[in-house]
Amino acid sequence: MVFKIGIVGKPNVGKSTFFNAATNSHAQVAGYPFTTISSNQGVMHVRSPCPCKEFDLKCTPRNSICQDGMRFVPLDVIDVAGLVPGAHEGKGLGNQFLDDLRQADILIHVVDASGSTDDEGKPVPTGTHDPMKDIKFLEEEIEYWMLGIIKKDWNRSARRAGSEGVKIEELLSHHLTGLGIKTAHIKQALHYLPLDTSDPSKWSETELFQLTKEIRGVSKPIFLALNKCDVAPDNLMQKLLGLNEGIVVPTSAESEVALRNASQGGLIEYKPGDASFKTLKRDRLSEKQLQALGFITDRVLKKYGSTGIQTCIEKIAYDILKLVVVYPVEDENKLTDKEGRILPDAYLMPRGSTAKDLAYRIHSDLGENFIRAIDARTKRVIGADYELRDRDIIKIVAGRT
Ligand SMILES: Nc1nc2c(ncn2[C@@H]2O[C@H](COP(=O)(O)OP(=O)(O)OP(=O)(O)O)[C@@H](O)[C@H]2O)c(=O)[nH]1
Ligand SMILES: [Mg+2]
Repeated sequence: MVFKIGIVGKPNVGKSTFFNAATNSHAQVAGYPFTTISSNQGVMHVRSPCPCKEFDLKCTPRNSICQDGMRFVPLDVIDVAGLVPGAHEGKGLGNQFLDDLRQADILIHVVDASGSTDDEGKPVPTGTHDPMKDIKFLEEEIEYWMLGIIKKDWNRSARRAGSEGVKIEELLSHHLTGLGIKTAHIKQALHYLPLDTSDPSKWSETELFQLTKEIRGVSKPIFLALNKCDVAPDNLMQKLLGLNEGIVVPTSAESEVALRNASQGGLIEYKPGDASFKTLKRDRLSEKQLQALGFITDRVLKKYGSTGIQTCIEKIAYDILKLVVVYPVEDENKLTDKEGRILPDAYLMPRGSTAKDLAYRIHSDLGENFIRAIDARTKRVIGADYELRDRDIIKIVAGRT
């Protein structure tokens, strides 16, 4: 299974800037609402120490990047249009963009922590809009959208669950499958609620909404990126950081874009996620550029430890989704693929995935004809049910495909 992260938020908060920073892309960015009207798809990377150092090899990555022994492993991301209160009823750019979220397994809510944009994303003086309002409305918009989908055929489903004894989680997951929601998600959500599952037709509107909220929470958890931290007033930032809302990270997407650009231009030495940078060509930097770099150092790097973009992505991958990095190889001795590339691919897999899951991830034929696998570190044969560990290097042995 391939994970996808969705970037959401009201207009003009920096979603596309975050997307550009995370993916090295050039999606359109501007200081007014609804700059993005159709979604941007891209790939961002999480860091993991590459086994090339351990084996004293020079690797030749194909699907990923290796810099000084640090592997940058790809993860899909989608940047959608801004959502405004009432989007589920068609306000702003409406429902069509909520539909882009179907494919997302987890959402990064980019919040304007500087309080300089109103409900619709129009610029207002810094600190005059309460970002807490945005956190609440966005969750609700997504939940009302889901509720709308559940309610479409609810009466019939509820009756069937009551009279025909079909499990409500089966009926609901059938209904919500297009949103990537599975029976297990619904079971988990029901586990937290005191609802009588033998006759769902008796559930009140409020109870159905409570269930929708729980389903949203388990199937599309929301992670907060407190963006524009470079210009956010301290009191607002403190309030937001104190939130008991799961994982919350201060970010400055604009600073990350500037640092990546300066690094690509050979002006500074900087790797995504670093706490500082080294100026390389001082004489080629204009007074304005020097000032901007000074601002980023003082207002972002020294204050928050990094621009937050890489932290955000990695916390999601490792702490929330609990992914592990796995390296499939064709030759378990040389650690190469058929073309002789050393440690060519690195895949992010959910913790608990097996050797057979890895085979399917590489190719469905390989999964169907799986015979056994070999752990390249120990050279031991492992079975289909072997649970993959982080940084495993695995050879899959399959029958004729
Ligand atoms: N100060 C500051 N400004 C930022 C930051 N990130 C983005 N911005 C600015 O915020 C404005 C909006 O950025 P976008 O990335 O276009 O915002 P968006 O959320 O994608 O907007 P829509 O597509 O219209 O929904 C631009 O002027 C950016 O330069 C940041 O970290 N700090
Ligand atoms: Mg945008």
